[in-house]
Amino acid sequence: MGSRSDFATVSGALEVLQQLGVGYEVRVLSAHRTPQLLASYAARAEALNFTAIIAAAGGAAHLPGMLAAFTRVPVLGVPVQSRALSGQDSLLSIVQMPAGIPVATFAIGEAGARNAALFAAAMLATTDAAVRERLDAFRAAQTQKVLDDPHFEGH
Ligand code: RP5
Repeated sequence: MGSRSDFATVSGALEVLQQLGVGYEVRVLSAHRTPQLLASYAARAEALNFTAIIAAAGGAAHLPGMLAAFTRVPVLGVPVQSRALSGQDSLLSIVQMPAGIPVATFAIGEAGARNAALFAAAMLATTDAAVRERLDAFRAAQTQKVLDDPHFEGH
């Protein structure tokens, strides 16, 4: 994440990763405030052969694009809901990457963070049967919750 202040958004992603038994590490890195650290972290992610980097940032959100520029590891960008523009600034600055260096961009805020984690798990699930099973179980539980709702039309 670009700042410790992004943690409330990022914590939803961590919950999902824990639930699915997906290993992760968490860092605060800023494209603006710690540019060298960002570059060395991208190199580390590449050397450790990470499956994905979930990069959450707000405002002029350069973090995902800069990470993607420094590594081939797929970057999943999460726009943090900013105070000034409610995250529209974050969304547009992450999603509008010029052709050549892609960033997969998710919804603004907690839904985006949770979905980025689910997306990373789905990437892992292509080669990891245990993650695949847990992801299937997560989806089945989510479906069952809707079906068990007494207000569900099927009842
Ligand atoms: C971005 O600036 C961060 O991702 C954060 O969303 C935003 C504000 O950061 P703070 O001023 O709260 O540290 O780099």
